[in-house]
Amino acid sequence: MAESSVTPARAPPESVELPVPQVENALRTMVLARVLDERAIALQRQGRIGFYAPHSGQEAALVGSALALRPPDWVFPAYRELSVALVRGVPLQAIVDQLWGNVNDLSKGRQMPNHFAFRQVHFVSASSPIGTQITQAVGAAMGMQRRKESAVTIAYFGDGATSSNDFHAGLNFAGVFRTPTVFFCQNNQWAISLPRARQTQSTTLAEKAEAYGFAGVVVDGNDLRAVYSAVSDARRKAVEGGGPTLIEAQVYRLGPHSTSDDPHRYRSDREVEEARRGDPVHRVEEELRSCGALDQAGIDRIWEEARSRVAQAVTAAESAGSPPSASLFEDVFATLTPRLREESEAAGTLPPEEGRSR
Ligand SMILES: Cc1ncc(C[n+]2csc(CCOP(=O)(O)OP(=O)(O)O)c2C)c(N)n1
Ligand SMILES: [Mg+2]
Repeated sequence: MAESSVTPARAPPESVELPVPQVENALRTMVLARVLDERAIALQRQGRIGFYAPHSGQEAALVGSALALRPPDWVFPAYRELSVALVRGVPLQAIVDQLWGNVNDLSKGRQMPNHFAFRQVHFVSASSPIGTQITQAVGAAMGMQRRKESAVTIAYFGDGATSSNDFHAGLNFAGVFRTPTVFFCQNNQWAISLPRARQTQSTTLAEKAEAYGFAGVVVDGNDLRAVYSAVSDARRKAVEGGGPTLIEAQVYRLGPHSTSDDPHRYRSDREVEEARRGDPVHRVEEELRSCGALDQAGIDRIWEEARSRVAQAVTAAESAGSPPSASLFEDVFATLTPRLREESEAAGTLPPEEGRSR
C-alpha cells in the first residue's frame, strides 16, 4: 500500500479503487492542467495576464483528492487548486476568463488572477493569506454538523501553512469538536524559498495530527490511486462521525512558487530534474500504457486536444473585453454612499439603477 497510517485512530477501512476509465479521465484533466500551467506562465511573461501560481507536479494530488469528493462537500482552497475546480465541473473557459478578469469573469475582475471562486460547485475563493482557509473549513464543517448534513469540508494548504496560527487553531478545534473535515496538506517541499527541512523538526507533517487527537496519514502524492484512496477513506470516516483526518500528500513543486519568484536563486536544477522522474502525469500515462488502455498515439491525442482547448480559451478570454467601469460601484452597498456616488459621477460611470433614480 502506498500510504502509511501515522497514527491510525482505528483499523484502516477497505481501500477504494479507481476504475481504469476514471483514471483515463483523470489523465485528461491532469494534462489539461499541465498545458494551462505552461501557457499561463508564458502569458504572464508576455504581459498578457498579471499573475499565476503554477501547480505542475501536484496534479495527481489535486485530481485524486477532488475525485474522492462528492457534490455537497465544500472545498476551501489555497491558490494552486484549479485542477480541483476542473474536476468539480468548472469549465476551462471560466478559469481562463478569471485569469484575465474579463467581462465574463464570475468575480468581475475584482480578484487577483488565479484566485478563483465557484460557488455553484462549492469552491470557496482562493486564500492567499496562508492558513486562513483552514479555520474557515473547520467553521463550515461545524455548521454542517449542526445541520446534520452528510458532507465534509476539505482544506487545501501547503507544508509552509503547517507553521501558521490558523493551522493550530483549526486543527485544535476540529479535534475537540470532531468536525467532518479533511485537511489536505500538499507538502511540495518548499514554501517559496524555505525548504521543508527548515519548516519544522517533525519527521512528518501528518504526525502533527496526533497532538490534536486524530489520525494523520502520509501518502505518495504522485500516486493518483493512493491519494484517491486516502481521501475517500478520510471522507467516509468524517461523514460517519469519525472526525477529521490530516493527509500529507508528498509531492514536489516543479515550477516556480509563482510568476513573482525565480527558483534558481534558492534550489538546484539537479534537485528539480530528480523530482521530474516522479512526474505524476507521466506516471498515470505509464499505468494506462502498460495496462493496454491507451497507446502512445492515444496519449498524444490527449495532449493535442488539451493544447487546442487551452488555445481556444485564451483567444476567447483575451478578446472578451473588460467588465464595464460602472461595475466597480456595484455589489458593495445597496445604495451608494455619498462618497461613492461622487466618485461614480466623477468617473462618469453612474450605475444604471442609480441613473434611473435621479
Ligand atoms: C499569513 C501570510 N504570511 C506570509 C505570506 C507570504 N507567502 C505567500 S505563499 C507563502 C509560502 C506558502 O508555502 P506553502 O504553505 O508550503 O504552500 P505552497 O506555496 O508551497 O503551495 C508565503 C510565506 C502570506 N501569503 N500569508
Ligand atoms: Mg509548499
